[in-house]
Amino acid sequence: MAENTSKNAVVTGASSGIGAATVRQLRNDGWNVIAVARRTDRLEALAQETGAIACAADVTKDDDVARLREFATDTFGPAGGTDTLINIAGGARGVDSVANAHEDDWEWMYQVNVLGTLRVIKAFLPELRSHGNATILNLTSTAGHTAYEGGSGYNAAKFGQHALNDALRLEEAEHNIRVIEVAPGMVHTEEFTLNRLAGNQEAADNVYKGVAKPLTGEDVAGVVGYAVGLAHHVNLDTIVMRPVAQAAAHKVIRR
Ligand code: 8X3
Repeated sequence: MAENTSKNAVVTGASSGIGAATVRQLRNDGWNVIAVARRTDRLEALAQETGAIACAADVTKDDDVARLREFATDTFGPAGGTDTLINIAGGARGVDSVANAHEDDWEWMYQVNVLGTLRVIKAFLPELRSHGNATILNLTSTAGHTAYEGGSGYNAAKFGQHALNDALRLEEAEHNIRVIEVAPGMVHTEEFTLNRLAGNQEAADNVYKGVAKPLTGEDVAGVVGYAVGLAHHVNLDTIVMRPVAQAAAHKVIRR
């Protein structure tokens, strides 16, 4: 089987954090990248900096995803132009217990983490199948593998995305599509916890307080770049990565 030589990737969630770091990593590794996010100003700045091609789109909107798919076809060519799809878009809202859960937060998390990922995958699958050596990488979380107090809504969404990932791998192996899950634990990015805690910077800072070295967006991007850069027959199914100081969701060393 021929190796993946075209190196044409679509990366969602590219406006900040792990997504932006992934775009930088892939560009450094010689990939052509379409960077996807809602916020055009951030996307344009990233495109200027890295040479990635910006496409503003919201993965929770059917029309946006259809437009993204057409944009990728125009950019990378039809039927197999895109060979690698990297779904980073996602996020968390709230740390409420089940007893106090807000259904609108749960719905938002299900939309952005599960249905957003599903929508983009469905749109690109025909093209990825045509390619013959394609890769789909989905960013989940350790929250998709172990539940924790205050995590239920995010846990439910990430467990759902993890299940999607596993079913997809079974279904698409016959089309020679490699399906990779990267599941990070504590990653200190500019926005993830701030968004989760409704913009409360002090509360967000406390999450990382005293933790020697939380993962960075660049740490995760390095692993993503490694996984998609391997010979195509090597499928790193599920990569769980945490900082040493976070031995488990419930065991964080703070000094
Ligand atoms: C983020 C990891 O520990 O906040 O995906 O759930 S955690």
